[in-house]
Amino acid sequence: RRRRGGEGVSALPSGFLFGAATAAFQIEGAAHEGGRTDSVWDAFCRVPGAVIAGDDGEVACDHYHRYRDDVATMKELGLGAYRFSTAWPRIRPGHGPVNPEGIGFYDRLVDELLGAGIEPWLTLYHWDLPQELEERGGWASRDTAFRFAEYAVDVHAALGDRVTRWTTLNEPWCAAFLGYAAGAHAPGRQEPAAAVAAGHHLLLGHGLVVEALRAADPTLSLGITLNLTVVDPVDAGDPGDLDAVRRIDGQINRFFLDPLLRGEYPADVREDLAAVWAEGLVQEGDLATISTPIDFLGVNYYHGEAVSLQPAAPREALEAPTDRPTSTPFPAADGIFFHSRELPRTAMDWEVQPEGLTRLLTRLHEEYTAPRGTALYVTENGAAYDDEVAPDGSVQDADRVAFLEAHLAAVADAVEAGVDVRGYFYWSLLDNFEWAWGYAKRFGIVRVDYATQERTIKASGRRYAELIESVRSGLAAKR
Ligand code: GBH
Repeated sequence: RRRRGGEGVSALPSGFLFGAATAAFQIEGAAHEGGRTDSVWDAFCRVPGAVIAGDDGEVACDHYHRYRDDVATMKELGLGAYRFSTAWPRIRPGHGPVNPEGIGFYDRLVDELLGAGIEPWLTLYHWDLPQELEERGGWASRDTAFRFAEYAVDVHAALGDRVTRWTTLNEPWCAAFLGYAAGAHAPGRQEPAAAVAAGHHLLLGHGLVVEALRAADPTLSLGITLNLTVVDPVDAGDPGDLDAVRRIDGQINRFFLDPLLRGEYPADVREDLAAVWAEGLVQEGDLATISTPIDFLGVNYYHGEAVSLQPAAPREALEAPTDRPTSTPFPAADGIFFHSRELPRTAMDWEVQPEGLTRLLTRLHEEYTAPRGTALYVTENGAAYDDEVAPDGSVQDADRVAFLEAHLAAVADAVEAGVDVRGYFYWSLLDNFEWAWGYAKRFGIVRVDYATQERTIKASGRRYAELIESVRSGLAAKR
C-alpha cells in the first residue's frame, strides 16, 4: 500500500508531536564568544583537507545571535517542539568550572521557546567534545564518561526547572566509529580499538547521566538518540549475504540497542570485534548503568543499506568527501560490499527508501521498546538537495517536499500498524554546517544565505506547516 502526498498523514493522531532539529556546532557560530573553548570539531576543521573547502563553525548560521528570529520562524511553521543541543565547551570546558555566560545562552533560548509555545527538546551531546578532554584521551578514555555526567548535572541544575525532555547523546555510532575508526569526523583518529572503547564509554556516559538526572528529578523524560537503519541482503538466498547483514546490523544497530534495552552486548558482535575489544573494557556494573530504564528512544533514519559478501570488495568511505585518507567505520566488515540499488538519491548520494522507516520502527517496537514500555520518536529524518533560488527569491524544493511527505506517510503506516511512535523531527530547521561536507550540503526547510545570514522558508517548510496544522486540527483524519 502506497499513500501519496498529504493523505499519508491521516493516520497520525492530533496529539502527534512535530518538530525540527539542529545541533549546536552546526548552527551557533560565535565560536570564541561567551567563554566558549574549542571543541574537537573546531580543532578538526583546522586539519588540512578534513572539511570541504576548509569550512568551519566560526560563524555557521550565527544562531547564537539570531536565536530570537529563528524561534519566530519555528512559531510561524507551527512547530510543537524544537530539538537542539547544548555545547559542552560553552558550558563547562573540560575540568574547569561552569561558565555562567555559556549557560546563559541556553537559558535565554529556552525562555524564548517556551514563550512561543514550543517545547524544548535538549540534547546534551551532539559531537562537540571539549578539545581539552580529547587531549586527555577523549571518548577512548573511561574518565570522559564521568566528566560528561558532571556537565549534564550542571546543565540540569540551570535548566531543569523548564526543560523536561532530555536526550543524552546524539548518534554514538557516529561519534565513536566515524570519529575514532574512520577518522572522517572529529577527532579524526583511525584506531578501531579506540572506537570500540569510545562506543562503550559513550554508552556508559549515557547511563551515568540517566542515573544522575533521574535521581535529581524523577518526573523528567529521558532518552537517547541513535542512528539506526535497515540492512538488507542483496541476495536473501545467499548465506554469505545474510551473514554480512548480521555483521553490519550488529555494528550499527545492535551494538547500541542491546546494552541500552537488554542490558548486554550481543555475543556475535563481541566475537566479530574481538580483535579490537580491549580486555577489561566493560567493568562490573557498567551494563546495569547503561540499561537504566529510559522513557524514549530517539531514532535518526536517513537511508537503508544493502550488503553482500564479495571477497576483496573495499568499503567506500561515503562520509569522507575530501582527499584526506580515511578508514572504514566498520572494524569487522572484511569482504562486505555496500550495494547501490535502483532508488532515487539525495544530494548526499543516499538512497531514498521511506518504507525502510516503517520497517525500522516496527522492528524496534517489537524487539526492543514495546516490551519495556519505551516510546519511540523519530528525532531526525531529512534530505539534502541542490536547492535553487528562483528569481522571486523563493525556493521551490519539490524533491524535499516529496521526501518529507513520503517519510511522514511511512511513520503513519507504523502508527497504523500499532507502533508506539509519538513524534517526528525534521532534520534540519536550517541549512547548516554539514560536518565534513561543510556548507556544501543543504538539509534545511529554511534556507540560509551565508553571505547575508538571511533566512527564507522553503516550499518544504510551507508544506510541513500545512501538514502539521492539518494533523493538529484533526482535518487530516477526516479527509
Ligand atoms: C545525522 O547523522 C546527524 O545527527 C546530523 O548532525 C547530520 O547533519 C545529519 O544526520 C545529516 O547528515 O555507511 O559510512 O556511509 C547522519 C547519520 C549515519 C547518515 C551514517 C549516513 C552512512 C554512513 N549518518 N550514514 S556510511
